[in-house]
Amino acid sequence: MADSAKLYDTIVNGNAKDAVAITKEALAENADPLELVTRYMIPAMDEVGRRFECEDYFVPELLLAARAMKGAMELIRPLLVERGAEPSGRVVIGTVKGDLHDIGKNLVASMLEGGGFEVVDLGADVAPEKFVEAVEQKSANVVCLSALLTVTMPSMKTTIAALNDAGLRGRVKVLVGGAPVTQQYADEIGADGYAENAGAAVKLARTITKV
Ligand code: B1M
Repeated sequence: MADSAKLYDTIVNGNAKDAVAITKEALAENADPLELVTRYMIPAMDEVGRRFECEDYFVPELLLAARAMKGAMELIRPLLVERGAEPSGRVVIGTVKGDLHDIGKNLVASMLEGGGFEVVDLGADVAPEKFVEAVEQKSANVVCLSALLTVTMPSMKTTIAALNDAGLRGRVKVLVGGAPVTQQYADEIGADGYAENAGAAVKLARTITKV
């Protein structure tokens, strides 16, 4: 039987091979994919962040942990997406300019797809003009901006300004999220909403597209 709790250790230790093997085994035994993410994988990345902060870990360890997380997520993502129903809107999502963190953004994208949204994922380090171009070309009604660094949070404001300048602000709702982002910051920069996690992002996107 798969020991799902070990998934936490494999990610903290940056052991991608075992992270993938345990995830495979757990899924084969019908483990809930979302529970694997919320109970073991996200807390593991939080622990990695904590160790980085107190200088037990350095960038190489972060990279190894991220690789283990990604390996496991590749197996989980299609299962989250499968939960989807009727398309409820079109979302353009990306991590803002200067920011390479994409694990949380990928999770939000998968959950949105699972929540019935059509998702255009622009990746990480996305310039404001790329968001503008995608919103125009794909006629999106929601944009989700992710930032994990305090120094890249201002790129959210710049992206909102670019959507404004392009005359798109009236037809697209902007939602923001990421560990350092808060509701207060969202209000300050004129976003339409803030979501603390992937589940909240889906709920918010649903509410906001119904208005
Ligand atoms: Co970096 N990093 N990192 N990192 N990294 C953090 C963010 C940090 C908090 C670590 C720490 O010091 N404790 C710190 C930021 C400090 C700050 O600015 N306040 C930090 C730093 C400093 C750095 C570098 C500067 C390190 C260096 O080079 N000296 C550098 C910057 C590179 C850059 O981006 N330009 C860097 C690099 C990296 C790696 C590349 C090595 C790697 C990322 C790999 C990748 O993503 N492909 C990495 C990692 C892995 C982390 C930590 C450990 C984990 C991030 C993560 O994946 N979490 C992180 C510490 C931490 O967060 N505990 C850290 C799991 C993920 C599921 O959670 O992304 O928060 P999260 O997403 C959540 C919510 O925030 C929310 O939903 C998600 C799911 O619930 N959410 C949204 C996210 N986006 C949303 C969008 C929405 C809604 C909700 O739209 C509506």
